[in-house]
Amino acid sequence: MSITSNPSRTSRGKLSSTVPAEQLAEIRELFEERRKGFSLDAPFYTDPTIFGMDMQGIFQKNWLFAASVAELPEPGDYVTVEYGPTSLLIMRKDDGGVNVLHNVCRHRGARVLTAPSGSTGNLVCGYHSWTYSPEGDLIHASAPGETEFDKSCFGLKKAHSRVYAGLIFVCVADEPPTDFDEVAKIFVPYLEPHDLGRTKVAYQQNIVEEGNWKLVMENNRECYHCDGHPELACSLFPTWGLTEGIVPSHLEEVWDRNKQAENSLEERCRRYGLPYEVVEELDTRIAGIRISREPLDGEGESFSPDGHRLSKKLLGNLRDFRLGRCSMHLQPNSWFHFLGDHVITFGVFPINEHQTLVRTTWLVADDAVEGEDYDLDKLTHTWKQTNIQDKAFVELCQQGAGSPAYEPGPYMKSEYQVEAFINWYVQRMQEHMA
Ligand code: 3BY
Ligand code: FES
Repeated sequence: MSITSNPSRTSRGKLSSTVPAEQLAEIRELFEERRKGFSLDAPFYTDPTIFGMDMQGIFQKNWLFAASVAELPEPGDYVTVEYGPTSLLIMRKDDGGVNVLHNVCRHRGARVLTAPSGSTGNLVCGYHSWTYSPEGDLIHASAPGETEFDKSCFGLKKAHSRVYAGLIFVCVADEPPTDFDEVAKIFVPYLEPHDLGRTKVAYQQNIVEEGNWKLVMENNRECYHCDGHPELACSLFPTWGLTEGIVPSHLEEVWDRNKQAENSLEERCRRYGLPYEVVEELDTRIAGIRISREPLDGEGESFSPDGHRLSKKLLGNLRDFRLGRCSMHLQPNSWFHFLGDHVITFGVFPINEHQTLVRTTWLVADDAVEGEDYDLDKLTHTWKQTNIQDKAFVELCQQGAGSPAYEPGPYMKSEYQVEAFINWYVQRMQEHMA
């Protein structure tokens, strides 16, 4: 028997993920009967079948944030990214480009690389040493007495990638959504001046939250709970939930101070040619987006208790530390804060229906020296604390969703971005099931 690959077999993986008709009908009904403006029914957060469908309908169809170029500075550098059943290798190529390969050996399916990140020439599977080039071509698969076979049929499978403003996005769909390039046109002018190509990783934190990935995203999309983030609250003006004209008298001072800071940030952005306007298309786009520049309290430079810079080196060709935070939310799995002195990226990678990996990466100018230009503990303090607090909030909600007393509760006005995320999710899933 000759050894060739049979493309029709590649779809057999669907067998295990086919949902029985009766259960699918029940899940469809759950989507259709969803009460708008309310949190989702419990099974959306607890049911393994819905989790599997989320992976197919959201994570295997859309563009996802995976890493930044600073995580793989040299040719041969790679990071592995895992979500649901998918494991991807994101490799820096010799020509400086990025290659994304499925981390599944074409011999008997072993994970090829097992470290979360590293540097390699060829990729050697640890099981029987099948060896792939950095491009994913199978170049060595010999065994004593084995007849030669056409290795070109057994390269590692490729996924799509795009690099915009130094952020690497991946999509494993055969045909990725096309509107992502349009969305990139929105955010690139905001992010490019921070020049991620000239940054380095100061620190990366991986935390597993005992909660469904949607609870992690929902929690990020509102500041209604921000009193629970005392360290972050030092940097943000505590105006969350307030509406112009109905500000309680004890908050008038902070409201006015925020307005002044907004005006002077806008003026500085105009002077430096940096975009400032809020763009919010969270549920109208296939790759929903919100991007804005907002002032920070105190000196307005960084996420420190007094707002003073946390790294002495400005990013890119920026000329001012007082640029507040340029914050971006992208559906379905990321958010970012771009400051004058550092950048923080957040990637959300679902593990199963009740566990989610949140990967936070702090980037500073590539010539910034730890201990001289920045103190790592100070640089990471605010968001390490915020992440711990967010993890606790998410876990409390997961516990609640598993309780017989749980029923969907109403979103407040200040939670409109949570609602937009849920609307985006529901639309995508209904399209997937149609
Ligand atoms: O990262 C964010 O933008 C938000 C702000 C408040 C909650 N979450 C941490
Ligand atoms: Fe990879 Fe055998 S499974 S070489």
